[in-house]
Amino acid sequence: MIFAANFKMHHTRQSTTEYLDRLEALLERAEYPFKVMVFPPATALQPSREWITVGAQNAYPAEEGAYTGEIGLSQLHEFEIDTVLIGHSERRQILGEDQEFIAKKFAFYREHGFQIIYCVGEPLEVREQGFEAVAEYLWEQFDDIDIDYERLIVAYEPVWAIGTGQAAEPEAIAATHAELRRRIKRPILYGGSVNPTNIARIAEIPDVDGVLVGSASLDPEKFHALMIPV
Ligand code: G2H
Repeated sequence: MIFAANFKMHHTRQSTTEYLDRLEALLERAEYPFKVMVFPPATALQPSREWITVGAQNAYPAEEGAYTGEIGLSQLHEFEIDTVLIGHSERRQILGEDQEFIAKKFAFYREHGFQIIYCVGEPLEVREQGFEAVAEYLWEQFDDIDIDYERLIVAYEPVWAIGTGQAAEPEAIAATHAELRRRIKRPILYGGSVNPTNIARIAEIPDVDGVLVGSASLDPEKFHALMIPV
């Protein structure tokens, strides 16, 4: 199982360091056979720890240049970061990133050998149109994405389940992951309101290889507690 924590725009540099110290101590003691990843804000990026991969929530597809407000390959290299999250629905919807730009990011970081967590997910109006519409929508989000890339991890995050406290039903997750599994050979994570109450049921779904967790990951004890029932 992969447990990935997406801090979004939470935590500072100092609190991220304290978080990693604490989580590292918890993992060290327990020696869980999990892959653990943490995505702090850009200002808190720092090298990975022995059991915790630190990754970037976003990066521009260039080494450096005139891209106000962005960070790129040089900035990630400074902290020995080689893991990046691409295609999160908040960036697609709030920041207006379209598939062409997202595919450009993917291609750039793929070319540089990064581990990529690539997010897809459908909004509620698509889910309401039925499963076929969902499948079509999700596969469109793989346009120009190399799904055979060996360092790819896919995260399925239904938009209507993100930050709502209401995760998708296990049956819906199972059906969607099975659909993705037809063509995706790499790990597939589920994301969207994963919490201590639903983790056990989500983790036992076939084709769920891990979880991408937002709000329930912000406290190291709480994030670590998600790993216990699995
Ligand atoms: C979905 C998830 C983390 P949350 O975006 O990527 O956030 O667990 O708060 O729904």
